[in-house]
Amino acid sequence: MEGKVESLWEEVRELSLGTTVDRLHSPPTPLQFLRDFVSQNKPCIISNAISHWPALSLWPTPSYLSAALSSSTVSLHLTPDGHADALVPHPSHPSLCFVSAHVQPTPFPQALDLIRRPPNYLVAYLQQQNDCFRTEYGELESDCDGHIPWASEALGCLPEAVNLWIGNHFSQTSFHKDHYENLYAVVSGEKHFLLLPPTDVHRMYIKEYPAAQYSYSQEKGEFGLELEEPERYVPWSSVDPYPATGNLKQESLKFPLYFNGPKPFEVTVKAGEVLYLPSMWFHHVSQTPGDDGCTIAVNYWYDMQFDIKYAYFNFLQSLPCRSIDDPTTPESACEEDSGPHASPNHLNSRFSGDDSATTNVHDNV
Ligand SMILES: O=C(O)CCC(=O)C(=O)O
Repeated sequence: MEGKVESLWEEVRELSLGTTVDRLHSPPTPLQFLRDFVSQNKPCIISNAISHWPALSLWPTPSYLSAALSSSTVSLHLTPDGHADALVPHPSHPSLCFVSAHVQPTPFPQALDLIRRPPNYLVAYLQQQNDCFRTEYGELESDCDGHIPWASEALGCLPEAVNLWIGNHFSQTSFHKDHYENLYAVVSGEKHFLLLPPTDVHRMYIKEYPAAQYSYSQEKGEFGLELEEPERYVPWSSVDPYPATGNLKQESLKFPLYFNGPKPFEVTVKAGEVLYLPSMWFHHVSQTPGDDGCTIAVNYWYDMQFDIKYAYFNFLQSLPCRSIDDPTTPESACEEDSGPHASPNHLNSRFSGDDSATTNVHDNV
């Protein structure tokens, strides 16, 4: 299997993906978008697609946002270090655990302040993913489009969820994939994506980790970390692409398929640009704030087609693979995400599309 899976990584790059992400200088027609990108499951960056949005000039002024949302309470995600939906050591558990942020309902102006002027004891990120733009930020609705017209026409539907993301340079989103076609529009600052196609699933070393939750006590100014009760396991990528200085050698020994394989596609999406992030692509996201002290983005999740590509992907993921470079790699590092603890929902979607979806369920690797 090993030599063959490596040929697959090379072949998709030679036949389709190339080595860099395509850039379009104007929005594609629906036909072009469908033919050249969606049906090929191939990302692209599009400039000049949202130039008409008032948000581009209005949102980078914090006083505008604070005034527009002066009476809104929003779901603010708090962590000690900017890593939510990520793997962290647990004091009383032998393995790493998959931790979700403490979600604090917060008046928007206060939330924005915490993001723009981060204190040294917490990192705040507005990143609720349950269609939050339409549910929590209704006052901003007329500042941008409710959908991306050429994408809606190509995909034959309107977005299932529209989310707003406001963060600072401490917040990172760890490697995962989503079962959505994603149109990700940056309004202020820059977002940095590392991308790997679904063919490279074995390079992600997906394993199951016990789910845990941060809790933040305002009185003590401290975070606690609790394993979920009842116990729940989340399949998640073990790879941190940016390990702390000094740990790179150790990490590349643990995850040789990631660190020694083809370089991930690296893209920076600037204010005014839109990334098409195809369904099932693995992505790691970090950010650089604009002059306003934060990075602001809106993304549109459209339903994907559960078609033959999805079936191929599931089959590929089910094949066990042991790293040839490191024969000591545990077999489980390459197992599919359908073990005894996997979610019964085969779609593993983080947005359920109904009103009961009040939390981020990022268990979709
Ligand atoms: O912007 C981020 O931090 C993460 C975005 C993401 O994972 C997504 O849009 O699917």
